[in-house]
Amino acid sequence: MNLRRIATAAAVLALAATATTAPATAQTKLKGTVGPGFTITLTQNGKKVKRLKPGRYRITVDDKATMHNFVLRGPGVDREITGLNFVGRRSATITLRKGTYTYVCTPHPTMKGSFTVR
Ligand SMILES: [Cu+2]
Repeated sequence: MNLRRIATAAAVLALAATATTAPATAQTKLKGTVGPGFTITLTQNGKKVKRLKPGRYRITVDDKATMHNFVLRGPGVDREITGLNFVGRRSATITLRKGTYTYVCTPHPTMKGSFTVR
């Protein structure tokens, strides 16, 4: 009896251990664009990002002009994802916390957008 109970308990513990080691590293994907005109965007599944939950995000930016950059700023983040003189695609993994974030092209500060994390 006791041995059987111990064996059952051990099996339950083994299952629990398996469950808790499942990967929890999934990152939500966001897409940014800047240029070729004076536009900057940040979208998720084709929709403009307005509000997100805290967590880790993979942001991929298509930079279409040398005169623009894509900079993300907010709580814990001040990151130039693509720079001036660069044309092409760059990705960054970023942790977003509660607050307001702004994405901007720093030489043309009217090119900007923002979203809230909460
Ligand atoms: Cu610009």
